[in-house]
Amino acid sequence: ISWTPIKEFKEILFTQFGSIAKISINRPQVHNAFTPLTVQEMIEAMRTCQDRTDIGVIILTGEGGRAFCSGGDQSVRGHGGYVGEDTVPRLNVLELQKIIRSIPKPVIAMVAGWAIGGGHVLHVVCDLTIAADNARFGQTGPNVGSFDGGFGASYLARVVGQKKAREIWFLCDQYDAQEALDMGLVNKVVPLDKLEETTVAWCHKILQKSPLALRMLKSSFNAELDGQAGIQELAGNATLLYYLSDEAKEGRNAYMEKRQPDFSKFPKFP
Ligand code: 1HA
Repeated sequence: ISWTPIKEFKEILFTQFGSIAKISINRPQVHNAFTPLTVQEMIEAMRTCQDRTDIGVIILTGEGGRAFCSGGDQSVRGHGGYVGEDTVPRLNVLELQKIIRSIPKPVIAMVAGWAIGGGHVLHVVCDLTIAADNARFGQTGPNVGSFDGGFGASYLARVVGQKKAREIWFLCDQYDAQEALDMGLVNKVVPLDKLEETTVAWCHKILQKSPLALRMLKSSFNAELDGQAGIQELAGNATLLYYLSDEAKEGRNAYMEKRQPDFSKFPKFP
């Protein structure tokens, strides 16, 4: 598989293969721990994936084969948060989580090695997770003085159930790929040397499906859990579909032509 660069960044690699985009954290020396810059770059790459009509599915991963992501880089954690080059404590990883959930294209976490702490939450919020047999999962917050009570708690509980989610956070144990599969935390486990090939095969299956159907499904899955914000997302997609119809266009045309709209020809569906 030959990945073509989309844009050069400092702490991530951003590439594509056909309609598949790959966003890969490139800090293997610290198990792909993220800094404010890493997160800012991932957000920019996600936004590009959202805007590009040729991209249909996004892989989120980490370089090196030994880690997906080990969470926030503890060496830049200062007073009040993770400090960026601008000296402002602002990590923005919660914003990244929201984008992964709301971007109207499937996001697949491709996990080799560690998915730990805030790195674990990143895979949890992805639509699907494919794990290599060397993958290890867990939260560390209560060990290192942190916690993610947002999606990291509530969505994790939706995925693995309340008892298991509380165990994961209260004990900070690590779970291997098979245990993760057994608790429904990942979709599939494959040998490390088959990880990318399998993930790309899943992407190709997804790319054969109706993009609008996938978009509606993703926002529908979110809507049940995300309250008014989830309904807003689903409703935004309903508006998109409505705008594509002649009925909605009649309203706009009538306004632009300074006449009364004639909706009489449109069926009142049962
Ligand atoms: O909780 C949040 C948030 C909550 C709310 C809102 C936003 C949040 C954002 C982030 C987070 C968090 O991510 S908190 C959790 C932060 N992460 C961790 O606690 C994991 C720390 N790392 C480890 O426990 C271990 O490295 C490991 C279990 C993943 C792997 O252990 P291993 O194989 O023994 O490797 P190790 O030698 O520890 O790591 C290799 C190198 O990577 C080490 O550096 P070296 O001694 O070679 O110089 C290690 O220090 C570095 N490293 C690993 N993870 C991190 C790290 N350096 C900085 N930050 C890390 N997270």
